[in-house]
Amino acid sequence: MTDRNQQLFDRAAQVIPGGVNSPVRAFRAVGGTPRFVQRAQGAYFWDANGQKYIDYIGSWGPMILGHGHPAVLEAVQKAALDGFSFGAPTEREIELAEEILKHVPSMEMVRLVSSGTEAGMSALRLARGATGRSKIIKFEGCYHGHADALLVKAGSGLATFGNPTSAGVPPEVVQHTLVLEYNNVEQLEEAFKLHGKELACVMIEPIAGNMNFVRASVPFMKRCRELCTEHGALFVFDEVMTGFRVALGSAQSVYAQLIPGFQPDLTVLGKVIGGGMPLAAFGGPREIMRQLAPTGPVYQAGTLSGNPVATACGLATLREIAKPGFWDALSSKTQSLVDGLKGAAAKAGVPFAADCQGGMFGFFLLPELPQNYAKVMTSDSPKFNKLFHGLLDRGVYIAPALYEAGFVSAAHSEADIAATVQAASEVFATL
Ligand code: KE4
Repeated sequence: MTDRNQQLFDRAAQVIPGGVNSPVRAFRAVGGTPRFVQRAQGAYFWDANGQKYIDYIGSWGPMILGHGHPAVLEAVQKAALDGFSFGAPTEREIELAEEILKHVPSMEMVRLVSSGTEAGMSALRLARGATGRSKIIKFEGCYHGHADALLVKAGSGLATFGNPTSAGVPPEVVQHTLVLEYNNVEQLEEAFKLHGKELACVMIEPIAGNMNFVRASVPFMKRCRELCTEHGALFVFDEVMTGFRVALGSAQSVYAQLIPGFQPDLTVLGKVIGGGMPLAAFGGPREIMRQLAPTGPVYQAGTLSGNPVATACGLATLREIAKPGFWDALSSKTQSLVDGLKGAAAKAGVPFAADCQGGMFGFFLLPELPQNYAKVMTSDSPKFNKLFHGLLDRGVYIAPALYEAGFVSAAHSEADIAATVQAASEVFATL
């Protein structure tokens, strides 16, 4: 049978670099042919051959309700009839802003933008503008979008600043970016001792979904907060992935239960708040956010910022996930998936560690959960690739890279979870 996925991939590669508009989609890490999605509905999508998959990527997080939720679809269709884009303010941007602020009390104001990268880049500029400082700390294994200053890998040794992870990023652009080891308190202490008063911010993924699933330890998170406060640096939570995905109050509400009174200074959001349409945001206290143009000196702008169709999609999504019982149902479904996979791996004698929070999960073919990037990368990637393809052949679609998280939606049924665990147990037996 002609493989329409391969035909499309070959054709795409003629006109789009790598045949994809975002690198991870090309299956380079796992090999094989990317599945070209024809349509999606609920917890499933169908590829160009008409093959059905249980979808655990959900557009890398946004599709928390599943694909094509009726209330969201209706909101988008209605909004589209009223106009696609105006470049002028609308009431719905206020409604979406108010809905976001209602659930994230650390934010008093929010600016809507069109991608997580744009939100992270803008939050970084705001932190530097608000503090008048240039240096920043990020952590190895955390991804904050592809703004130049954030495409940095750990320099050799602590005191040196990061080196670009990408061609085209001049060294001088990343000379102020210090990359530390995630969950390493002593490195953090040392960095603040050396540079504390020059630091504009510390930027972190509170649960690092770009290392698959690594939680910031409570002592580490506490110390980040204390040192930022002590030295006048802003603590920036990149919740593009975890925001409204791990809890209604995002990851910061999870840490606030573990660390009394905990709050970041700025928060970056994306994915779920757009419900699958291009929409992201960043926000924080009024006195910081007011530094943004047009009320302050930090410039930031966007043609499609607060787009009327995207805000309709995001607002309808947030209203659904705020309904009573949503999070108990989603969390227990995600937990039963993780417990089922652990049981299947144990039965097959495969080293397997997994964790989850709300609708986000991750697993490692390792005996225990890794605490940092170096440990994550000790995973057996050939074995992961075999697992990936074994699941794919059985109609289960997980992230095509061992350092990416997985996502469960409200549309995933217990039967989907059971079918996934059954597929995994068959594949574990072959590893
Ligand atoms: P976008 O520019 O892709 O909307 O957001 C960038 C971003 C920022 N911060 C975090 C924590 C993120 O996870 C992301 C984007 N996540 C990736 C998945 N690891 C998106 C998928 C892709 O790059 O194709």
